[in-house]
Amino acid sequence: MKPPADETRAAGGIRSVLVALTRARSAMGVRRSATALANVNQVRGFDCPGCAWPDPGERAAIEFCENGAKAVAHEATRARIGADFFAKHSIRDLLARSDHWLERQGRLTEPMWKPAGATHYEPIAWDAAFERIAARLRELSHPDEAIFYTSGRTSNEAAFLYQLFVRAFGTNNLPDCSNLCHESSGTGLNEVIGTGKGTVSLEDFSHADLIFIVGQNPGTNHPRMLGTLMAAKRRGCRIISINPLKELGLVRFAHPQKPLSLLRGGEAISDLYLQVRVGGDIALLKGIMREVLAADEREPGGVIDWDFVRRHTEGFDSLKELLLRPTWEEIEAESGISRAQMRAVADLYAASDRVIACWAMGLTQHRHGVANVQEIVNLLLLRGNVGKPGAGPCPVRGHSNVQGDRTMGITEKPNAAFLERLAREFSFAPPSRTGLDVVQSIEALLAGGAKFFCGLGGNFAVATPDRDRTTLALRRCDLTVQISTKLNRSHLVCGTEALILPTLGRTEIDEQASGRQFVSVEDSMSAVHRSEGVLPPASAKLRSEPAIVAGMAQAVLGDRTLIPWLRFTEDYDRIRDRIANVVPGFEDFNRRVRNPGGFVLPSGARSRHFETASGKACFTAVALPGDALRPGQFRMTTIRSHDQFNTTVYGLDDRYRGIYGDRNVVLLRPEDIESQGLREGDRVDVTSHFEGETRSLSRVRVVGYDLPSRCAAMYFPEANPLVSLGNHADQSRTPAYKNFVVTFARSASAGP
Ligand SMILES: Nc1nc2c(c(=O)[nH]1)N[C@H]1C(S)=C(S)[C@@H](COP(=O)(O)OP(=O)(O)OC[C@H]3O[C@@H](n4cnc5c(=O)[nH]c(N)nc54)[C@H](O)[C@@H]3O)O[C@H]1N2
Ligand SMILES: Nc1nc2c(c(=O)[nH]1)N[C@H]1C(S)=C(S)[C@@H](COP(=O)(O)OP(=O)(O)OC[C@H]3O[C@@H](n4cnc5c(=O)[nH]c(N)nc54)[C@H](O)[C@@H]3O)O[C@H]1N2
Ligand SMILES: [Mo]
Repeated sequence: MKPPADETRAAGGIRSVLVALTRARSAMGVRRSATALANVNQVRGFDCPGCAWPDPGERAAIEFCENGAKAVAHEATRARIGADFFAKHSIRDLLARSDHWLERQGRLTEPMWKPAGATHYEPIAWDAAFERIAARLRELSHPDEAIFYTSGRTSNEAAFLYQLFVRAFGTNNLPDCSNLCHESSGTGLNEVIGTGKGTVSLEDFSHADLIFIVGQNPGTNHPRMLGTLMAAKRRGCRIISINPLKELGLVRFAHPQKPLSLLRGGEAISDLYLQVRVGGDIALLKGIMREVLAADEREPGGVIDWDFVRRHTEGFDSLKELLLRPTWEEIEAESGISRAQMRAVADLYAASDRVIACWAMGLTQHRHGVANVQEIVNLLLLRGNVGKPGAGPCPVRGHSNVQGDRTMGITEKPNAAFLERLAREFSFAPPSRTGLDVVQSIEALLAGGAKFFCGLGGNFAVATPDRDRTTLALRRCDLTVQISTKLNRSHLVCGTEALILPTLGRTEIDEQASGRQFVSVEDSMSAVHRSEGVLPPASAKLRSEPAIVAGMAQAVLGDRTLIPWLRFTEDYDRIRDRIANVVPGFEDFNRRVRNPGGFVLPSGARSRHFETASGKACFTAVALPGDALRPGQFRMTTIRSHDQFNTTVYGLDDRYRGIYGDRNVVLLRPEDIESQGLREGDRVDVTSHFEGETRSLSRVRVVGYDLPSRCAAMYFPEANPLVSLGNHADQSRTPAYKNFVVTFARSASAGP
């Protein structure tokens, strides 16, 4: 299909408004879309189920973006699937459908059960479903044989109950989507500044002189961030983008609500755009820092904030030593950026008093993901850009409550202080053994060390690396349980027995014994606020996530603990009172969450109180990762299109990149296509190489794209079968989805 002429000129714009409204109307109808969209991100409405970008203090009448509207429309769709649907379609039939087709069938409406040996799911009553779970969990020889995954849309209230249930049951096996996402940020930041979270607030963006955007595509994945960037830009702030792909949203932006900017075809966003090689960020950041050091030597004391470095940091000397080790040729070759460009960045950096660095998956999903994050912090620390207004590290989170879930204790590595408070509040002894993260969970399932899987949201079978091995892992379970809003492949790649437990979504009214309930979420900048659905539930048989978790807990644990599970479901204030007693920063939770806009959690690093072993922020010194590609090999990264939310594919077009009607594509630089003896439109077999193992996908279409040499990109999740389970970040074990080695061969058979 040929793209309309204006599609790839600027991100945002009138077309994004039209797309949003059209999608919303066709999925929800006129009345439901009007109610739903008028309530997104409003003080008394619901939190957008899209990304975790914060809401401004002053809300506009419209506080959503094109992709937020799509997320709302897909949850609030009028399409439904229940017992009839599952009677008509066998699991094998459904497995043959595309992910896109599965998602389009509509909202799940009643609990479904697949007995051992059955070919179809059949309906089951809620209590009988909970009894099934209790029976299987009781049969395990140890609680560590069970795995409890969480995706990041879960509310604080549901997450808190879930981790409480899992720990009262006796395990810390609480892997979550953070393991696949910002784990490298959490691990990296914790080590060097004593908190796993960013230190900036939305207000800081109004004071920054320079903002780095590294490995992030906000035009697609955090569209409301573009408004913030544009406002900063208009008052003179500079913006530097570091990304192998020239993402449209980082190049030009047209504000959908500002007619003038639309007429002009958008405004430029980035002052400098560095097309770094895939995996070349450490080399690039080292080059920039080396130029910063050189500038300070030319003008002694004029560039580095020595007062800050001496008082608040440690490790400067070893940083410097490693910075000076590689040659400039090595730095340029590995980063793909010239020394002159690095110097231009260093000059801008040295001339800016307040600097924010934002990043997302382009930095975290690498073998050296933790080191990537720590190099960013090194750069910030050199000029004291942590713990002052308008400055700081800003990992931009993905799922709308992924940060809150961690705050509530969803982690396989709880700290001792948290467990102590939990023990005191609920009078039980939580397990202290470290649990399994996502990669370790898959390994344990494969090895037979775990036999039960429960997913609170998400699509584990598709989002994880190594499709074949993950499929095998889930099929080895005695029972898989999925708590979901919509059908996905994880319901079909299931254990001997399987349950689908359908739940209310964000947009829906949650009525319990004491009346209408609201839940709470934490955004990417540590602001906690309420979220209350406005639409009638998709089915009378749905239960809320807190009610499902409490129902499971009651069936599994009964009177083994003193925890009043069912009373929590009657009134979520009772859950929040307990959160207030357990989680620091949530004192007086029930009152403060009712303040318009909620409240912000405290952070030591914001005021330069670094909770590290030494009380200081730490420079870290790592060597260049090195980039030994053999002839014919390429570095592959995986990206999200403009028409998907993670594994939920809304449509086949990627408007901002000008790619239409097909997601089974590999993006390559035209010169590289030619040097491989290929032509645009050819079909190739893509093979990944890791520690002697290979994995392949066949018949992928070649698309010419502006990329650095010997770099390639494919879409997530289509490319996931290529990522090996063992290829993950050192320390954080985040899969290396953004950096693995591949080769190409023209596909043998003829075809479309
Ligand atoms: N509409 C929509 N919104 C979303 C999501 C969605 O799927 N759809 N997902 C949500 C979630 S869970 C998350 S985590 C976020 C993800 O948000 P992002 O991190 O922005 O998403 P990605 O598309 O995975 O990749 C980010 C960018 O990294 C770049 N990149 C790839 N490799 C490298 C590298 O080696 N170095 C550098 N510097 N850059 C690199 C890619 O070109 C891409 O622009 O978005 C959230 N918001
Ligand atoms: N190759 C590659 N792989 C990646 C990535 C990448 O960049 N490249 N990114 C990784 C990242 S950053 C992430 S976060 C993971 C995402 O991994 P997940 O969080 O596991 O996956 P999602 O696709 O977000 O989950 C979608 C499903 O969640 C369910 N759902 C939606 N809303 C709700 C709700 O309100 N409640 C409940 N209970 N269920 C709900 C629906 O059934 C839907 O099918 O994928 C990772 N995988
Ligand atoms: Mo994510």
